[in-house]
Amino acid sequence: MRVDVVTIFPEYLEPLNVSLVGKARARGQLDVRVHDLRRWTHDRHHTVDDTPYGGGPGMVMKPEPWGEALDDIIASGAPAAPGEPPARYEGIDRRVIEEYGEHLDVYEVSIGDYVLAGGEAAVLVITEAVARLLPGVLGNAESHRDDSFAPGAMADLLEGPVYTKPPEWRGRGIPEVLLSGHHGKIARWRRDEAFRRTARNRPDLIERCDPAALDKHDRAL
Ligand code: 6GU
Repeated sequence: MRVDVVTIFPEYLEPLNVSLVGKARARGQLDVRVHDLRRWTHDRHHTVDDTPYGGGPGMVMKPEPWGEALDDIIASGAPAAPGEPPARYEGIDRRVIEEYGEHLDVYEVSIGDYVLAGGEAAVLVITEAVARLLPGVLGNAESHRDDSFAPGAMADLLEGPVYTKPPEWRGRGIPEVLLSGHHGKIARWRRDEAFRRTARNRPDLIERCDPAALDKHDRAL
């Protein structure tokens, strides 16, 4: 998978060299290319923004550097589905999205209902969330199975609590069922815990889930 990031803060993307994403890059499973937008400016001050037409606060990113950057990156063989996480400032001149939307699949992406100072942190989030799904990036293919939001028996539920050694810590034990060796009971317990945690922390997920996905046990909880 290839990811091209255009930014005026290339150093903000340094965390993509670390941990799971960094290892996937080192193994060649993930090709991340971070580009400094100012490379495609031609004035002495490397200007990337200007005041908005119609007035108002903030700055808008100028179309010309973005156009030159995207032309070069697309010509270099980037996948033809660039996303546009809302940029720093008030955004990018709308004509850039229109122009590339005519020939490519352009998606405007939001990672949640809050405003970040710029798109860089969103790029970190999106890249990590996607990269960990690439085959072989997580050591154990089974690791995804019980993830929050994963399809299957736990569809639309958050993951429940987890425990490891030691069996007692500061006077706190672990749920007896996890030591029972009874896989059916353990699966049932995990699903019930996932359901409880979801109902407590994300009741909206329970509201919007398919009633057929709930079982008799859930309804009793
Ligand atoms: Cl993709 N960018 C910015 N700047 N803020 C956000 C966002 C993206 N998603 C949620 N808030």
